[in-house]
Amino acid sequence: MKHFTSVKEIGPLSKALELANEVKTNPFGYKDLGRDKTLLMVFFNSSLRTRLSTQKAAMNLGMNVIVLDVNQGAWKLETERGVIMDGDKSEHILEAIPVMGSYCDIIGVRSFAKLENKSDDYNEVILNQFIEYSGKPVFSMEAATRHPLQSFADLITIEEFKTVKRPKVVLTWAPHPKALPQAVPNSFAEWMNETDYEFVITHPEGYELSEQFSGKARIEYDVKKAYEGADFIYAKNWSVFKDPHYGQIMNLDRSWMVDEAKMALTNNAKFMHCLPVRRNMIVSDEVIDSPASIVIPEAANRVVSAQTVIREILKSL
Ligand code: AN0
Ligand code: CP
Repeated sequence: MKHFTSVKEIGPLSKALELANEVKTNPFGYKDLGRDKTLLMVFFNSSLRTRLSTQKAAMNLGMNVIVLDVNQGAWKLETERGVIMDGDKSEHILEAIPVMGSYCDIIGVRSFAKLENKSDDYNEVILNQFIEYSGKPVFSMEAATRHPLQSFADLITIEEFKTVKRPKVVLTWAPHPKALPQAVPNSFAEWMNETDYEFVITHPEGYELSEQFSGKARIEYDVKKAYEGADFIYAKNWSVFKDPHYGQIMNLDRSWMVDEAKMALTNNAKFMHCLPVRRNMIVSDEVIDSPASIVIPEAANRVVSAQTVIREILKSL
């Protein structure tokens, strides 16, 4: 594997899960693979889990790690083509990217959707320029439309906690005060559609994801029906995808919060969320503090997904 931006590059999920299992059972077994190799992690947006788990994963593989927070201490980067650079941006991404590439062997990039221009976001203009101009393997640490390291960790977690062969997995929209990208739900749906699980998406009308991602999932607008018999409730907020309201919040309906009453409709479902999560907006204290919540082991599996991906990229260098 050279680049990792979506479920497509990882190959069959059964094989990916085998590789993840190898990494989980023997995390220090491949320390020589990354010796004298450098990972550069570039963040255009904030992060707790991705930053720490990806660095830990690279260190487990014996790599050196450099982290750049573009918005803290670096020159402000221009990303538009053909502009007269007479504003506050001192450097163009067209120079910055190959320079960054010259200092490392692998690059991880976090670059969220700006939610201003759907075509820029859905064409992944930042991530694709790293792929085109860095000369190095690039992996996504959440780009505009997907968060594949998160979805891979989610899959590993579901496999660990499922009690039936073919669980019912429900992705539910939940309210949030700020507009958030569709990357996490898009990506989760893309990965779930590659499994043989029963996969249902529930959200208020108007919050339909791009069909490129929702694919063959069943869309259920009746939240109670969606929860019935579920084995996993995966909550996430996202902003509107559909035009003309792309990137906007249309609804703060608190009845969509994950609470005990709705969880009681499930088959003893586990509660999942990628974190960070706003308590008593997305999920009630009672649910996230209950034994049903597996958000901490889910976050812990971010090391496993990152290490599995970086290991595959290192093998191909
Ligand atoms: C981000 C998002 O919704 O994409 C990152 C999630 C991993 N969340 C926030 O900005 C709160
Ligand atoms: N889940 C996740 O990616 O968290 P961070 O934004 O803290 O990295």
